[in-house]
Amino acid sequence: MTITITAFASSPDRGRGLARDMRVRWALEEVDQPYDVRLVSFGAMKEPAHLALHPFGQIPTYEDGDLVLFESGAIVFHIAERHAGLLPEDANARARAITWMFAALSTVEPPIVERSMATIVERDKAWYEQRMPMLEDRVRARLDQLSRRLGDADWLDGPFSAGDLMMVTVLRRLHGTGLLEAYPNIAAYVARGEARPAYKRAFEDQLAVFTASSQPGS
Ligand code: GTB
Repeated sequence: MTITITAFASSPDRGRGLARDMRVRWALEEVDQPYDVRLVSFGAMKEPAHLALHPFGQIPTYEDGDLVLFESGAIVFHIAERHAGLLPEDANARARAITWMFAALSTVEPPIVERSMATIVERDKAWYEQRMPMLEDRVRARLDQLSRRLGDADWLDGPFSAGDLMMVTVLRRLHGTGLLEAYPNIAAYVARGEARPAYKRAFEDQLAVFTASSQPGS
């Protein structure tokens, strides 16, 4: 039974690999698992067929036989548990890698998403210019802490793990904001993740979907 995931039929990120199917694709590529992608429109996400897979009407989802999962963190964790390569064998090292997955999703991602959402939905509001420095300070506070912990290591805790995969996908949303450049070790960390062959395959695949969707007549 081939794994099937869902992704945007036409991603608002314009092929930059920022939608959350990217982390699932990358994880599947790291562990060398083939998968199919079912593309869904914004409308179809809110229809009963998709809501049966994802109660919040979003992407990504993951189907493998009888198993249906949603939430990118849970999906990547499931993949990492089932296949070697994304979590260390040693129990304590494994627990630490899982901790970094949670840290990426619940401590680092929220201020990054809040800043990003403000640029999309509040740009024309009177308070936008006043609020942005506060939102960026919150992001910088996390980057300061992460930069100190990472130091000159390649990855967050020993070899590359699902914790790094999740953290790199979260940090990539800062490309183009100028915030990453102030932290050369974090910028290099993100670049190291993006240089992995599995990352590149995942990126090219999601870009191909966007390119096809933006052809005239598609
Ligand atoms: N917590 C869930 C998870 O991690 O899986 C969040 C899933 C989620 O936010 N899915 C988004 C979605 O389906 C797509 S990834 N949105 C449609 C909807 O809610 O109706 C979020 C995303 C969207 C666009 C960009 N972008 O344009 O740069 C980046 C990220």
